[in-house]
Amino acid sequence: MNERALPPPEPEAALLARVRAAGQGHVLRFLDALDGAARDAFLRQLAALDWDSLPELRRLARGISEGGERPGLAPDLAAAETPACETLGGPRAAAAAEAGTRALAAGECGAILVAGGQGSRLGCTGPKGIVPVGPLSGRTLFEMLAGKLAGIARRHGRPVPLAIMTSSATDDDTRRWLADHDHAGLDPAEVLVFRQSDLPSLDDREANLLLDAPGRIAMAPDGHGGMLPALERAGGLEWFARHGCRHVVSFQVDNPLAMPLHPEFLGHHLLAGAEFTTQVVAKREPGERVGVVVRAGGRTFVVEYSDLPAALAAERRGDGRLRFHAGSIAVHAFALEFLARAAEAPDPLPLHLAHKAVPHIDGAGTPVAPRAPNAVKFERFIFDLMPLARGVVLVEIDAADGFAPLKNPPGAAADTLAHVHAAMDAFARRLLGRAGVTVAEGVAVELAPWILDEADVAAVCPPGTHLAAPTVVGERRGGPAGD
Ligand code: UD2
Repeated sequence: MNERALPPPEPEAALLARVRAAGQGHVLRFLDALDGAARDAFLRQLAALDWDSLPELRRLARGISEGGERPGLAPDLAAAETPACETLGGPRAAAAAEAGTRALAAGECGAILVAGGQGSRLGCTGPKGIVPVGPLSGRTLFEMLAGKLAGIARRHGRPVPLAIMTSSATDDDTRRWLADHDHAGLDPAEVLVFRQSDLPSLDDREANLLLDAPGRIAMAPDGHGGMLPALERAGGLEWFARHGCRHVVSFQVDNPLAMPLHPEFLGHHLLAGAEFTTQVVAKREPGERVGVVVRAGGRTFVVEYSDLPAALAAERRGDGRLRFHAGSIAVHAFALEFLARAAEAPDPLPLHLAHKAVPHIDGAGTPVAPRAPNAVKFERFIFDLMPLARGVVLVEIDAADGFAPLKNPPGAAADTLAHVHAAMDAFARRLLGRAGVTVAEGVAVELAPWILDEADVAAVCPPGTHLAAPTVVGERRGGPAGD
C-alpha cells in the first residue's frame, strides 16, 4: 500500500465513501473539527493511499496477531548452508582490483546511500546522516561517506554519481542540510535525492489504520526495499545510465567505515559477471544484529537477524565458526540492468512484518505512547532481490576495515558512538602504521574521509612522520581536490 506518486483527483464524497467501504471510517472521526489547511492535508493523504492493497495488508497483520505464519520469512533453513565467499585480499585480489579500477576509471560505477530510516533505536529526531561522528573533526555521517566517494573520484579521475534515498521522516531535513553544507563537498550535478514511500501501520487487534494526529494516518517508511520503486519513479535508473553507470552499489548511512566502491570488491562483481554482489563480515556471536547470507533450495538469499531462529543462529561447525557466519552489512553491488529488470517485475519484494510500539491517538483524540508493541509495521528489504539475480557473489571483508555502524544510544553494549569512535581510531592507526607513521601515546588521530589506504596516507605524511598532537590526517580545506 504505497503512496501513489500522482493520485488522480477524486471528489471528496467519493474518497470518503471509499474510506468507509474499506471499513476505516474511524479515521474520519475528527475530520469536521479540522481547519481548512489540516483538512486539505488529510484529504490529500487519504487520496494518496493505495486502498486497493489495504485488504492484503490487513490479512497479513491479522496473521501476526493470531500467531500465524509471517510472510517474508525464509523457507525451511534446516538444509541451508553458508555459500562460498571471495575474500578481500584473497588469491584473486590483484585481478579483481585491476577490473574494479578499470570500471571506476571508466566512470561506470555509481552509489546509492539509503538514508530514509527513522533512527529510532538511536533516538534520532532528524536524519542519522547529520549526526557528527568524526572524533576530532566532528564530521557528520553524510560528510564521512561523501568524503570517501570524493576520494574514490579523485583517485580514478571520474566522479561517482550518488543517489541519496530519503523518506517522509528525513527528506526535508536532508535536502536542507545538503543545501546548507555545499552537498557535503560533492558536485550537486552528481547528487540525486529521491524519496521512498510510506506504508501505514495497522493496529494489532483489528488490523485497522491508526491516527497519529486528528488529521493524519500513522505511516512509516516502507523499508530500504522501497528504493527500487522510488528510484524508478524519480527517474534514477536513467539518471545513473546517463552518467555512464553500469553498476551501482547501495550502502547504509550509519556506517562511516563503509567502503562501497572498493575496487577489489567491485572487481569480484565484474569478473564473475554477477548481477548482485554483497559484502559480508564474519559473524562471530549468535546475537550480532546482522542478517546472514545463506544458500538453500538452489537459491542464495539473506535471512534477517530477527527472522533467524535462535537455535540455528547459535549452531557452530566443527571449526568453531557459526554455521551461518556470512553476516550481511548491507553493501550491495547491482548491475544497473538487473535493477531495471527487477523494477519491471510484478511485486519483486515480499513484505516483512514487524510488531512495534506505534504512538497514536485514541478514540477521544488523546495521545497514546505504548511501551509494548501495539501495531504491525510493513517493510520491504532490498536484499530480497538476491534470489532474482543471475549470479550472486559474496565478498568477505574484515569488519575492522569496513563496518562500524552507529545504531544505539550511549551506554548500549554495541554500536554506540563510542564504539564507532574506537573503530575509526583503530582503523586510522592501522593505516598510519602501515604507512610508517607513528603516533605519540594517548594522542587522538582521525583520517580525513578521502584517505582510503596507506598510499593516501603516504601522500600527505611521509614515512617516519611522528604525530605528537591530535591530527586529522589528510585534512585540507575544500576536500580532496585541495590535497
Ligand atoms: C540492517 C540490516 C541487517 C544488517 C545491519 C548492518 C535490514 C533489514 N537489516 O539492520 O541485516 O545488514 O543493517 O548494519 O536491512 N532505511 C531506509 N529506509 C527504511 C528503513 C531503513 O533508508 O525504510 C535505511 C536506514 O536509514 C539505514 C539502513 O536502512 O541506513 C538500515 O536500517 P536499520 O538501521 O533499521 O537496519 P538494522 O540495523 O536493523
